[in-house]
Amino acid sequence: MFDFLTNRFSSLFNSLVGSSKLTESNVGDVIVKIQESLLEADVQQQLVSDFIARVKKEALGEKVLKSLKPGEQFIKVVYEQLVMFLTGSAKQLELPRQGIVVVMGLQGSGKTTTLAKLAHHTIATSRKRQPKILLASVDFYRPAAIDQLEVLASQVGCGFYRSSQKNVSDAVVDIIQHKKNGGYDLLFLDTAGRLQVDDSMMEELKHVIAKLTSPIKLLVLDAMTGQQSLSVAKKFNEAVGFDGAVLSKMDSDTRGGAAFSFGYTLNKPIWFVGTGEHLNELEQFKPDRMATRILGMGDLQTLLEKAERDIEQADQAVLEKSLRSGKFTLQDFERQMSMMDKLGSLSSMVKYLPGMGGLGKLSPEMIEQGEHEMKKFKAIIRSMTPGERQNHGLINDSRKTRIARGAGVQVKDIGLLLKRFEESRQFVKLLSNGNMRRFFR
Ligand SMILES: Nc1nc2c(ncn2[C@@H]2O[C@H](COP(=O)(O)OP(=O)(O)OP(=O)(O)O)[C@@H](O)[C@H]2O)c(=O)[nH]1
Ligand SMILES: [Mg+2]
Repeated sequence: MFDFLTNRFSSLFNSLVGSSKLTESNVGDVIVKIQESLLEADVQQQLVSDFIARVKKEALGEKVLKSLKPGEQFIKVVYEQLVMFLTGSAKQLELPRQGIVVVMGLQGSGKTTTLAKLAHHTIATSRKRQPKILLASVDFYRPAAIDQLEVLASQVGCGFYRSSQKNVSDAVVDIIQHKKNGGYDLLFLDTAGRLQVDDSMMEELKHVIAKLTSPIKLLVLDAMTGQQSLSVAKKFNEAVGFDGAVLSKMDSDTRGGAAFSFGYTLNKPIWFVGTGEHLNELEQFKPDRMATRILGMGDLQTLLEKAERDIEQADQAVLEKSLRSGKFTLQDFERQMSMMDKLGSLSSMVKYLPGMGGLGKLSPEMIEQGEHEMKKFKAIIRSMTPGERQNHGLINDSRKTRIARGAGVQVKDIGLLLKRFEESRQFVKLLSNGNMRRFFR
């Protein structure tokens, strides 16, 4: 999977080893090659441009960390952008232990195989009690389709039911009744595919879904169809919606472009990938692991940890300096919030604050609001110019409007940020007037 990208990428970075500086020209060369690799991997031109723009912005903007060589630093940037790209803004799905999973997709995409693999995976990963699983199908177009499912169910070792109803809607009702009567926890429901997306398939799916109580809708896409699978996904999304996708046949000589683009384009998670015909050939899709694999770097983890430590130390040092000197800027304020982020959520920190220990003085709503505010504040500060971050006096009303638009917030949020910042500054001033020691003692 992604072998094509992997081979290309790892040889690319080798060319950076030994560079003592990260310059426009040596990064530029590698960037051009990354661009070529992605295009060859069947990623759309527009996405390639977006990806490259992000990498450039980060790589050329960021200072080289002490602990990393410039080449390593560049790999770190590409890695982080890859993870963001592979994830999109999608939240990963949890495998349910009860309820209904309905599997949809084009003919031959791998629905039936995937459904059996999912049942197998659920059983194999159940630590305590195994859920009682039922496999059933409403695919009445291919006579052998339901026989295939029956064989698979016996291989998995789970329940199977063949409805005698011949109408799809009636069959669904009958299957749900059987699930109830048999005391099954989980139903994996197979549906019929068509050669291409058409209205009759979508209508049928709508009928099926209407009869199900909060099902997880899973779309199976054949990775071999490349970019085409993205347009199929878009059509399914418009017509019936779906919660996550499985990319099947990733073991084939597919070039991986669809998987690369999926999260960014659809904003939904790839849940699993199929890597063969057998029941156990299913892997959970993990964007960070996938990015590591694409980059072909075994020791990427160590490298990232090194960078992380470096960033933390540098941040701490800068913050301490500004605390001591009493010069506290919006930039420091942002740094302070990001460090809090790293320490964990506000809710987990509250118990360490003096006077707050376990007393629950902050309600969950207040904590949530605080976290929400911090997120907004960080987005606002990021939309400012470097000059404004150093000197908030530069922010006039027209800049406030522009910044608000850039950060996707309202102008009054900027007022609130400046108020909170002013409060923090007063506090910092107090500390720097020789009170710091007293305070910490
Ligand atoms: N190599 C490989 N083959 C797969 C994978 N998933 C499914 N297949 C094969 O693809 C073919 C079609 O799979 P099915 O599960 O029958 O596909 P389907 O979507 O249910 O097809 P219809 O019911 O006809 O619409 C079968 O030969 C499977 O063995 C995979 O991840 N890797
Ligand atoms: Mg099938």
